[in-house]
Amino acid sequence: MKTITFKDRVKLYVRAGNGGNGISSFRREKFVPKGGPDGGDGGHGGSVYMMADKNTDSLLDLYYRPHQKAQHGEPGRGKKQHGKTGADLTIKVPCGTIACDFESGEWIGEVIEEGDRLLLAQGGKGGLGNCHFTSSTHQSPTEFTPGTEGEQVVLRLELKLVADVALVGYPNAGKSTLLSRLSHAHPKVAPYPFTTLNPVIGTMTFEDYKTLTVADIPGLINGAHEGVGLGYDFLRHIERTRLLVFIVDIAGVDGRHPAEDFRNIRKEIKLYRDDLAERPHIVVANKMDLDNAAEGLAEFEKETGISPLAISAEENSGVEELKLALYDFFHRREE
Ligand SMILES: Nc1nc2c(ncn2[C@@H]2O[C@H](COP(=O)(O)OP(=O)(O)OP(=O)(O)O)[C@@H](O)[C@H]2O)c(=O)[nH]1
Ligand SMILES: [Mg+2]
Repeated sequence: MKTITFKDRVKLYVRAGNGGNGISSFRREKFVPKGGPDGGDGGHGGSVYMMADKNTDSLLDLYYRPHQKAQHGEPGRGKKQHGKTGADLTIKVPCGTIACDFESGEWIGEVIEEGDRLLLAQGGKGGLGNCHFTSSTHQSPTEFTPGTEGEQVVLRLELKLVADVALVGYPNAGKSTLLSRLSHAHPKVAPYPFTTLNPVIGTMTFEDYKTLTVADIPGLINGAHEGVGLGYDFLRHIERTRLLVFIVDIAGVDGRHPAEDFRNIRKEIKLYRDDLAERPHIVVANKMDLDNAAEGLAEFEKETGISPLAISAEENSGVEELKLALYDFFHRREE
């Protein structure tokens, strides 16, 4: 059986708490045979929220627990006492989670930064006790109102990663190897395509303690924008990155042509979303340690007019230059 370790899209049934009913009651004391009305109000029902939490990296928990409820409010009590308010429920989700109505697809909202909170279902209102219904002509009211129902909604939550940099390229180009050089993340590396099945985020920390987050996205192939390979599902994870790093296997290990790889990947991205192709990018030529890499690089430069940053992720050469380029892009410009 395949173990699921990551989920970036889930169906969620959310139910807020009902408001408690108001009640009808009269004051009874030893020497006051007919006291006035003292029925208290019902407590409000709890609401359901989602909140961005940077320690949550997938929607997996919700996939296994798709029914989420907040507490009901309690009914009012005698002596004009309010019923207890139902506790709210706050669901932790990864930063970058979007909520939509499941049926209509209508956009409800999103939480991007740590601590952002979004109301998903409003709790019901507590009803009124009979003590509210007295008037000069109506001294012993027995009326009270029931609490209202909490909202119930069926939602689709979807995650779009929030990272500064995305590593983009064909399967096997060396994206995961590179991520493990740039950060402390340990994505799986293997000599076959589609090793990485889920996006992985690594954090780079520089000497001055400034940081950058880098996302390793599963490899793209031709037709990715139409859902070929793992493509489409993951293309949305690059929408929120500020810089794309294209990784090209410059030695053409899998028998493809590096310049063509680069053109195809850019084409897929453009077909997925036009403006993504305009996003700032750095081109990296990987596997420079291999025999035919120098030749591949010369050809690439001639064909595309681009001089990529030449590295070997495997041998960790050229990686420092790439780190510097990333630092410059994000931090030096801000100084
Ligand atoms: N010779 C050489 N091999 C490399 C280099 N970088 C990665 N590789 C090898 O290429 C293969 C694929 O590397 P990965 O890092 O898994 O590639 P990926 O782009 O993450 O692949 P997917 O997850 O399948 O998309 C592995 O066998 C790596 O050891 C490099 O600079 N030089
Ligand atoms: Mg990989």
